[in-house]
Formats: sequence, C-alpha cells, structure tokens
Amino acid sequence: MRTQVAIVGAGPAGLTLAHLLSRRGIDSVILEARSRGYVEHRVRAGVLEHGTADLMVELGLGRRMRSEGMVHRGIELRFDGVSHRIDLAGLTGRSITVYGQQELVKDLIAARVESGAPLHFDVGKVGIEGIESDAPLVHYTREGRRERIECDFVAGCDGFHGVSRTTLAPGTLRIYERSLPFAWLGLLVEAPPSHEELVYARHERGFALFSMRSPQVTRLYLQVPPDQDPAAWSPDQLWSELRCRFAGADGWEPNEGRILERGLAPMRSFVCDPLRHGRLFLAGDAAHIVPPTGAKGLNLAVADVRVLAGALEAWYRHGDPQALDAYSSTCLDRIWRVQQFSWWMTSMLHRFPDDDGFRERVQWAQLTQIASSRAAAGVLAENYVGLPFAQSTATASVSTARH
Ligand code: RFL
Ligand code: PHB
Repeated sequence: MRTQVAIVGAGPAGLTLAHLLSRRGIDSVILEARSRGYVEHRVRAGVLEHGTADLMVELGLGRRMRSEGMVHRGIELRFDGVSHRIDLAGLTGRSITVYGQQELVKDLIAARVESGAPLHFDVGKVGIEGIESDAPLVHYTREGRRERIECDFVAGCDGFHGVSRTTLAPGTLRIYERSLPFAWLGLLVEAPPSHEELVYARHERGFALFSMRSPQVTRLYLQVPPDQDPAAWSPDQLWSELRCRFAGADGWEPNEGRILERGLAPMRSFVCDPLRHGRLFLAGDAAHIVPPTGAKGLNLAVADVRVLAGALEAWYRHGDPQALDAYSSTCLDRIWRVQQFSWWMTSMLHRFPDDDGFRERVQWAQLTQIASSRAAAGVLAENYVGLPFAQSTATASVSTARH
C-alpha cells in the first residue's frame, strides 16, 4: 500500500490530522492498535478550548458537539470553603465547550469511516523505518498478515506509550520531565450536575474537581497518592471525601449517584524536543504530556496537528519545506506556554506531601489574587479558553532562533 502520510494512532491527534489533510487533498492511512469500541469508550478529557470547538465546526464535525456539548462561560475556584467565579467570557470574549473526548473521537471516526478513507483498527507490531530517507515505511500486522505502507511522511500520533517516539535512537531527542507526587482518581457518576460550571477546589486534604458530561452525568476527580488502587475506596468513602473537600458556607455539594466508572490518572509533565526527526513528526501525547489541571492535553494535541497539516500543505502544494522545518519550534512555543499554565494551575491547587506550610500560604496568596484582581483572573482566563493561534504563529520566528 502507498499513501502520502501514514498516521500512527487514532486518538484526537491522529484523527483530526487525517481530516485536516483530507480537506487539503492529501491522502493518509491511519493505523490504530486498539479496537474501535475501545477507543470510542475510553473516558478522558472533557474540555474543548474555544479554538478546538471552532475547528471541529470548520471540519464539518460540529453537529453533535453543538447540540450535546455544553458551552460554559465561566469556571469556579473554591478555597477556604468559598467559590470565586472566573468570568471567562467577560474577561476574554471566549468560552469553552464541555464535551467528552470519547464523543469527539466517535464523531471523528464516524466521518472518516463514512468518507471511505483508510482507518485500520486492531493492528499489531507497528514498526517505522527509513525516516531519514525520502521513502519511509510503516509495517504492521492485521488479521494475522504482515502489511506495509510506503509513504512520504509518518505522523506519530500514538500517545505517550506509543512506538513512534521510541523508534528514535537514544540521544536524538532531549527529554524534559517532571513527575508529580500524586494522581487523580476520576469518577463518572450517574447524577445530574448540581452546578452549571466546573468547580476547582483547593482543600487541605487535597484537590477536588467537579465537572460533567451531560445533564445526567457528573464527572468528579480527587487528588490521591500516586500508587492508590481506585478499587480500594468504598462509595461511602468517596462521597464523604468529596463532600469534605467541596464543603463551604453555601452548603453546595455534588449530587450523588451510581458510580459508572472509576480510574486513576497519573500526573506528569513531559516534553520532547525536537518533535521531528527526518520524515517522522510527533504530535500530541506522543510528544508531550501536561498534568490535567488546566484541561489542555487534548487541545494541545489538536494544536500540533493544525500546524502539521498546514506545513504539509505548503510542502505538497508549493514544494516549500519551510513550515515543515519550523514545525517543531512553532509547536514548542505553544507547548511550553501550555506546560507553564498547567504546572501553575497544578501547583496552586494541589496538596504536596512535603509541604511545611510555606507552599500552602503561597497557594492561598495566588488564589486570593486571582479572586480579587481582574488582571490576574484575566491571565487564567486567557490561558484556559486557549491561546490564540495567530499569536503562537507570530512568535514562531523568535522560537526558531531559540530552539
Ligand atoms: P491518545 O488519545 O493517547 O491517542 C493515541 C492513540 O494511539 C494508539 N496507539 C497506537 N496505535 C498504533 N500503533 C501503536 N503502536 C500504538 N500505540 C498507541 C492508542 O491506542 C491511542 O488510540 O493521544 P492524542 O491523540 O495525542 O490525544 C491526547 C489526549 O488523549 C490527552 O492529552 C487528553 O486526554 C488529556 N486530558 C485532557 N485534555 C484536555 O484537553 N482537556 C481535558 O479536560 C483533559 N482531561 C486528560 C483529562 C487526560 C486524563 N487522563 C486519563 C490522563 C483528564 C484525564 C483524567
Ligand atoms: C473533565 O471533565 O474530564 C476535566 C475537566 C477539567 C479538567 C480536567 C478534566 O481540568
């Protein structure tokens, strides 16, 4: 088989890239290690930045998101038992859309399948070769047979544990990494959300987050030790811990209901540099991970492939390699800004095991400033709804020199 771009991984990065390329008349083949059912039911992110939601509409994929997704114009920060609303729309003129990642993935897959363009699930033993040549090769197994794809470029969109990044020889990439001394225990609950907006709560026992998936389903997270077994908590323990961390004078608490699903999300910050080697381009979680506090991972994955699709278009249409050459630095510019935001949100809201009281007071000072200063709230809001794309492109030349 031959194609222009072989895409490894059918998560938000790989699927969005395939649609962006097809819009530009560029062929691709997507290879996914898991089954369609698995990928469509993997519960993960829930917040789409303004620009991510707009892109889905531009791609003709916004119908269900527009009807079932929930547009939020603000979020709440809750500390010392009091909620402080951050008026995202008032501060930035923009909003976010709460729409489950798996719903977005379902929409992307349905449209790809309908178009008849190749998307292969359940592939095995994916290997990438010849990325330093003009004719890379991706080989894999499918239904017990060995297959191979000859292509011009390979997009490594196979997440943090994929093969693309590890294909590169040690020393090719510089890795920046921090692991955090806690994890999130995530719950999907059959209960109507008891509040219209997300609530980020800082409590001396640890962070808690109230979110939602639909008018019938609440999504909740609790900060827990990194090695915690999610099954070790009884429902009574979970509800009592959640009530305690959200407690306040207004008496607000999440509605309780049947726990439909629970899972543990480790927290880490990770960036590899550069994002390109020869004809292999890394995008999304394959290249970077942010702690989920800023709700940025999926959005950053989509931002990468937006840049990649534009660069591939310039190459195919005009034979111009400049944007492909700048891919890594253009993306890293945004990646580090998002990394900084996610780190800041995480360190402001979580309890750190080694804290001697100093960090707690600094957190309180940061939160108080956001609650009392429009300028400080504006910085949070601007990052939360998503940095504008023109800005990160405009600074590309600066970052090209730096990276
Ligand atoms: P994905 O989604 O991991 O997709 C990679 C795909 O590649 C496949 N794969 C392979 N395919 C072929 N061959 C191989 N050898 C392969 N190895 C792997 C995998 O099966 C998979 O289908 O990466 P992508 O596309 O880069 O997307 C990234 C996002 O999924 C991720 O950043 C977000 O989920 C992070 N995240 C959040 N991001 C947000 O923007 N907003 C949020 O509100 C948000 N909340 C979250 C989150 C992540 C969480 N967890 C579970 C870490 C909340 C949580 C709890
Ligand atoms: C979610 O709804 O899953 C969610 C919301 C906000 C975050 C992270 C996850 O910061």
